[in-house]
Amino acid sequence: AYTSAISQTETEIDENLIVVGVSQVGAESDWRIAQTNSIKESLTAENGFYMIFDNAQQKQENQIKAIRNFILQEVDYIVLDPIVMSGWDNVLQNAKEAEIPVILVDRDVEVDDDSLYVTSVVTDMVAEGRNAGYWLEDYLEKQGREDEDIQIVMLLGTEGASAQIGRTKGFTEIAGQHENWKILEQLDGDFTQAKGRESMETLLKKYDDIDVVISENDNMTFGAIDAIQDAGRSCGPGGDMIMISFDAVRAALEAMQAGEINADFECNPLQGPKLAETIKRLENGEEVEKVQYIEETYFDTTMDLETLIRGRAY
Ligand code: GZL
Ligand code: ZN
Repeated sequence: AYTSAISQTETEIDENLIVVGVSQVGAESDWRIAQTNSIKESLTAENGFYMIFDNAQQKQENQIKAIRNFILQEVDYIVLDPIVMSGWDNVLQNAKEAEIPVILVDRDVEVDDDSLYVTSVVTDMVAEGRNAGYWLEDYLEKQGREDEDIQIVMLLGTEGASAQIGRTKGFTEIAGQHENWKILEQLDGDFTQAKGRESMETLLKKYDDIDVVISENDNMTFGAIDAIQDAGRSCGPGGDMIMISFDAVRAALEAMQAGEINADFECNPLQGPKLAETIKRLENGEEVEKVQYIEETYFDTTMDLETLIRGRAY
């Protein structure tokens, strides 16, 4: 029986369900909502699971509290989407001592002892950043602007998140190969629309010649587009600034169709099925790879967006 820490009600559950405590970052973006839905649709009773879900509202201390609660409740598995990479050693050590396997999903941790988690179902964030750099190289070439001075600003995701660190690392690596590309400034937008708008307003006030905006998720991009248009400027194909975004949620593909975004790099949020399959494999005593990559792709205005949007699951 499970005593819910919140309602203190005893929940009698079928003993042969696999009990999984899920510590989720928050509900900060469309991408996050899609990932949460995918996890909830996969870890269901009919699939053999009893899921306890915690939304940490983008606070690491809430995730640590949730993990301690899962340990007290003696769950069978802990699934963690870690908001930032550092600060997990102690609580994951507690889980290890309690012999509860920890599975990372989406984002990554930096721990001294990587036996503190069994496997990670993640995307290659550095590759996403590099791909954005390669796309920009290609686009500028097509525009005959490969030798022009290109001034770039970046809206960064949550400081210290593997998604922020990876995308920034990947893009700046490519940017560093072009002495005519200049990154004017990188501001934190915390993956949210409000912060993204605020940071873009600051950048627009500071710089009158911004050629490229690299925004590390679509919700910050939506905020940035508002700020750009409020300042009487434009972004996207034919606009003053090239807008490159990440996540490629439906609303962003619609903005792309409206001519406000040039390219969008996605890491697939539909990670629930892979998570459920991984837990079942572990339950059957199978060896599971330490890192399991979820596929990623990108979209730009050369594609048939009408069809892509219609077929979009999120
Ligand atoms: C990326 C994921 C990021 C998304 C944002 O895998 O961690 O977190 O890009 C979300 O939308 O906030
Ligand atoms: Zn310029």
